[in-house]
Amino acid sequence: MADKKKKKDLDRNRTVDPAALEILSCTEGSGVETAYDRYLNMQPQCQYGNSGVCCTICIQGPCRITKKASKGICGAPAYTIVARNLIRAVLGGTSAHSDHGLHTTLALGEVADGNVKDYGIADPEKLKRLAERLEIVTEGRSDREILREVVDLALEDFTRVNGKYSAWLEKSVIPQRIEKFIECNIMPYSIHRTIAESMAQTHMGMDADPVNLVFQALKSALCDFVGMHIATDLSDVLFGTPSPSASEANMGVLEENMVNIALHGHNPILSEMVVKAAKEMQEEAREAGAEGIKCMGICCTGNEVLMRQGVAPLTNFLSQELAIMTGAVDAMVVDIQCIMPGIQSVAECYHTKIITTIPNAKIPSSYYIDFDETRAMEKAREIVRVAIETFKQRDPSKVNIPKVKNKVIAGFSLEAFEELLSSVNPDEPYKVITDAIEQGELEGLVLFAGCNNLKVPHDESHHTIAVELAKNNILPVATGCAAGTYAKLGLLNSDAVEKYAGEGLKAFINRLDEANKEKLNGEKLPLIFHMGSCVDNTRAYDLMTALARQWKVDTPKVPYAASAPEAMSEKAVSIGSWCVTLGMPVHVGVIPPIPGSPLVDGIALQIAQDVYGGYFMWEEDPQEAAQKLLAAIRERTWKLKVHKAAAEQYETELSPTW
Ligand code: NFS
Ligand code: SF4
Repeated sequence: MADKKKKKDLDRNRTVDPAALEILSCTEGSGVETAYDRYLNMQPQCQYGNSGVCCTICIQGPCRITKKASKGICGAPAYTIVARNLIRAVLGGTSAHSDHGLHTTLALGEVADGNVKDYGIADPEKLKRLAERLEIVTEGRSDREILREVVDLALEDFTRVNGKYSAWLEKSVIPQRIEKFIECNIMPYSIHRTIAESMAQTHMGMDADPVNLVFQALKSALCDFVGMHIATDLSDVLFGTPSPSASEANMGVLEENMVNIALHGHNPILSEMVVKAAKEMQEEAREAGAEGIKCMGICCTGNEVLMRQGVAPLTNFLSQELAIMTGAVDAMVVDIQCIMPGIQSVAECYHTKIITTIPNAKIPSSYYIDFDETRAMEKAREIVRVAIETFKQRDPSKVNIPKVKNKVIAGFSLEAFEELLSSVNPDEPYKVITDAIEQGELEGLVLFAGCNNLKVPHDESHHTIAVELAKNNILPVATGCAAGTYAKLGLLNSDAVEKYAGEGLKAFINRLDEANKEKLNGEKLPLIFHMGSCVDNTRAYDLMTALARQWKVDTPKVPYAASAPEAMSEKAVSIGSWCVTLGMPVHVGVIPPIPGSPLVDGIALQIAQDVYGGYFMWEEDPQEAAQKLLAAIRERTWKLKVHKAAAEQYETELSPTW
């Protein structure tokens, strides 16, 4: 065991992505350093930090809990230290997502007021549906009037200090959940108030009670849900609600004779414009000797433009530096989040320009273009022009594009999903899923989400768990870099259905295929349904809500779990926490810094279930993880059936417990 662990840690080629593997092997010894090398240099990593018992909240610290020192200098025991660190991680995620959401909200405010020329309301139908959900009057009002009120309500959800609870939360989840949150005193007024109150609560010498701290972490995580949901809803209004379309993924999408622009980050406000500018500027690229311009995506901004524009995903988080090492990326345009600072030094070994664009996400030595919504197209053209100029400096001797790419069908917003289901059952679309579960055709659903993390081999856990669950008739949906893995490795197409789906899942997908022949324009549905970027985890949760409504139960009764097999970022911590609070079993494949306090660990793994219905499962081994997820789903399906049968037999209400 020790040997196996040691060997795993020493292997630089920690990936199952054949394109990433090829680049790593070709560049071994070249002196270009990537995360794969730095991970090895970092070993062994500090076990105090790893288990969560290191406190740096005040500068008497760092204090760490050891056999000799059972408390920090101030007297804080392990449970206080771990719980405080946990909240602060959640707050990092909540702040990142909600700042993204706020950016989108402010841009839409400018649209409502007619102050920007390059953006508009791309999806007025979504705007109406959204307004209706928020109980905003739409009758007899112009789109811009409706939008103004939606934006104002969103702004209140960011800044309100008391009085009313968060509207987005209240109107997006089922009432039983809201009652639960009020009862547990974790229902937030607004994002900014909650962030400030949580930072105050975790200051040195404030809250020492682990349960109180963990509940505040969950309240903060609910604000993460609000910020993400606002980002998703308003991006749909601004750029359109995604629907299925075909594309390709992995390094093989790079074109040897074209200007290649990699769009990396999270916020579609920039990437949508660059895609548009690139389409218009093909001629300019031809004048520079290229055959044209091709845009491709990395991380979640890549998911955003894949979902709406069919832009090909180039790679996911961990292999972002490797994309540059193909020698064929002319510009990597980045906005916010998950951008490794390491890309700049890699780019300096090639001709690639790293273009940073956002005031709070700069990288020293990168090329900075100050993106500004009021001059969006002008700025996007400037970015594309830099890429065209850089293309001229490309060194053909350094170009090495792995010939790996796979077909992808993506774009499954909840609306798109509902439409597919409606072709089978127009009156009660979600009954198509609930019936399939009740009849045993499907076992349930799993959302695959989250990042890559070098503590486990790149993409391996994502792939292994998804394939195992698909074999066992779990309907898989995916977002973020998990979806990036599936795109690259060929699981987002119909060949994968043939190859991996269990009989029940195959029958279910075939039935949807049959009923939607015309809508799918000759395409067939994939094995895994790509629901979007990380902020679009809210779409995946809304699917859980829709199933709960169909069954008329609270969400913890729905056989639907989440898995973040390679979780890495603070955003993953906050998403996992709201998934639990909103009633999901959540598997995490990299153990977060919590087990240092058995008490806090116990809350995450067990007590959370008693209170909220959701709970965490830590499991690094992907085969074991698949079995645990399957067991969690089966337990729910079994209980639901028993409760339904009892309710029918005794003509009572369905038991509200889980
Ligand atoms: Ni999610 Fe997307 Fe990827 Fe993880 Fe980063 S890109 S927001 S945080 S690494 S999935
Ligand atoms: Fe140490 Fe307490 Fe300061 Fe943390 S808050 S660093 S435990 S003295």
